Amino acid sequence: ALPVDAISELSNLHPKPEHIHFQYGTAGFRTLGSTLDSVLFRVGILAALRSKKLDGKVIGVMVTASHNPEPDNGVKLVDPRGEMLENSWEAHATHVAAAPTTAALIESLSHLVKHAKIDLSKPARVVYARDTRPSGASLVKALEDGLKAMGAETRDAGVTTTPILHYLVRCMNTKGTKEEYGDDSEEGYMAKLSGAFKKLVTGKSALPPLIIDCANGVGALAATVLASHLGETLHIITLNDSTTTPGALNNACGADYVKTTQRLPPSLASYIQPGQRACSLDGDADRLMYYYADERGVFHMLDGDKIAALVAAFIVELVKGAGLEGEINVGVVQTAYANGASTKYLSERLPVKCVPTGVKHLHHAAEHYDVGVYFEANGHGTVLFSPETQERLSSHSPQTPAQSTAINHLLNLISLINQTVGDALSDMLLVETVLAHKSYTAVEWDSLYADMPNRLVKVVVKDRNIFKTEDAERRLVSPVGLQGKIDELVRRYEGGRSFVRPSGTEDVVRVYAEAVVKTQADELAFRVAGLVY
Ligand code: NG1
Ligand code: ZN
Repeated sequence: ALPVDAISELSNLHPKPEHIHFQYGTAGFRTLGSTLDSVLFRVGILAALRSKKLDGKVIGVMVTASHNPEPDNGVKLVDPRGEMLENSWEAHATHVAAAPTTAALIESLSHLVKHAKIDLSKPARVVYARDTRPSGASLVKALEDGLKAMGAETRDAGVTTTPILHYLVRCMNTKGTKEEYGDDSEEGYMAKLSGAFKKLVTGKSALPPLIIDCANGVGALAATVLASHLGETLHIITLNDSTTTPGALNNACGADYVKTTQRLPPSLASYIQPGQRACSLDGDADRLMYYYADERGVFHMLDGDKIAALVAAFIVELVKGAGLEGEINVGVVQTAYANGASTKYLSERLPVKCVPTGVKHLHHAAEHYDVGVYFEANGHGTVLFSPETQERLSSHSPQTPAQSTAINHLLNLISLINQTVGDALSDMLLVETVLAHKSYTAVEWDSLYADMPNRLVKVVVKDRNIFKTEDAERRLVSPVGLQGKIDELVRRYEGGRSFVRPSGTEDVVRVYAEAVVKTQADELAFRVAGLVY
C-alpha cells in the first residue's frame, strides 16, 4: 500500500499554491521557481512510483529551466534508458501536480497506482541533479522529501548538466550488462567523451582556439572539466562562466539568445577574431549554437540545421568508406522549423523526415533509421546508432585499411555522441571532429548551403487550443478556413513558406515564414500573424 502517513505528513509541508495550474509539457514542469515547491515534492513521489512500475530501474530527475530567465525553474523526469519520460505519464504527472490538497493528492496517487498497475512492493531508485539556478537548492530539498516519503533509494548527482544526468541514468541501468554505456560518474562521462575525441582527431592538425559562451550556467563547470581532459587536443576558451553572479544566467548570452536575436552575445565581441568560430551553450548545456563574424563584422549563425548537415554528410561518407553503403542507412529527422535550404541540401543526399516539435518526436523517428541524425534548428539534437548497427560495426571485417579506418571512426563516434539526449558538449566535440577531418573553417562549413531568410513571430491569442495542425504541424486544420488564407498569401512570395502552430511551452501561437528575400520573409510572417490574431 502507499505510505499514506509519511506522504500526508510531508505533503503538509509542501502545500500546492492556489490558482496555479501546473502542466507537464514538452519541457516537463516549468514556471517561476518560487511557485514550484509542491511540484518538486510530488515529482519525488512520481519518480519513485515510475521506478517501482519499471521493476526498480533507476529514474532520473533534472531540476532546470534550461534557457529560461534565472527566476524560472523546472523539473523533468528521465526514463531508464536516459530518454524522456514516456508520453502516457505526462498526463499522470499533470494530474498529481494539480491536486489542491493533501487528501486530493493521496487520492490522485492511489488512482495512479491502480490505473498503471504499480507493484508497490518493488524497490524505487532515483538519481537527481540540478543546474546553477538560485532556487535549485531548496527545490531539491522538496524533491528529497517526496523521495523520502516513498522510501526511495536515492543518489544526489549535485549540480550538473541535463545531458550528464541522462548519461548517468543510462549508465546506472546498464551497469554489468552487455549494453553497458559507461562509468556512472561525471568523471566517467568526461573520460568517455575526451577519449573518443582524442582517437578521432589523432593525426589531424589542431584547429584554432574555440570560444565557448557558457551562458553563465552549469555548462561552464562541465566545459572547464572537459577542457582539462582534452588538454592540447582542443584549445578551448570558456567565456560567460559567472555561475554565481545574480541575474547573469542566460542574460544576453547563451544558445537561445543567439538563435532568437541572431546576434553575437555582446560579451564576446572583444574576444572573437574575424572568421573565428565560437559556440554558445544554453543554461543546462543541452543546446548548442555555432557562429562567427566575418571581416566586415557581419554575424553568421551555424545553427542546429547546419550542424545536422555537417554531421550527416560526414557519417554518410564514413559509411561509404567502410564499405557499408546500402547496408547501413543514415537518415535525418527535422521539424517544420528547419530552414528550407537545409532540408533541400539534406534531401539531395539522404532520407529526411519531418516530425512535430519536441525532442520525443525527433528521438523516436530517429530510432527508425540504422543511424538517425536529429537536430532542432535551435541546436538541440544528437545521433542515434541502432543496436544492430553497433553490432554490425563491431563485427564487420574490413577489406582494406581505408575501410578499417572508417569503421574505427564510426565506432569512436558512437562513444563520442551522447545518444540519450541532445548534449551541447558532446555535439561540440562532434562538430570539432568533422571540422578537423574536413579541414573546414567556420566559413567553409557555413558555405554548405545558404540559409533561406526567415522570421519567427509570437502571437498572443485568446485561446491557443483552437489551433490544430496536421502534416507534422505544417498545416492548420482548425480554425477552419485559415489554412486556405495562409496558402493564398504564401503563393504571392518567391520561395514563400509559412506555418502556424500553438506553442507547447508558452501561451502563444508561433508563426514562421521564409522567403528568398529577408524583407519578404518578415512581411509574410507579419501578414500571416495578422490572419491569426
Ligand atoms: P514550443 O514552445 O512548442 O514552440 C519550444 C521550441 C522547441 C523545443 C521546445 C522545448 C521553437 C520554435 N520551439 O517549443 O523547438 O525546444 O521549446 O524546449 O524553438
Ligand atoms: Zn536546455
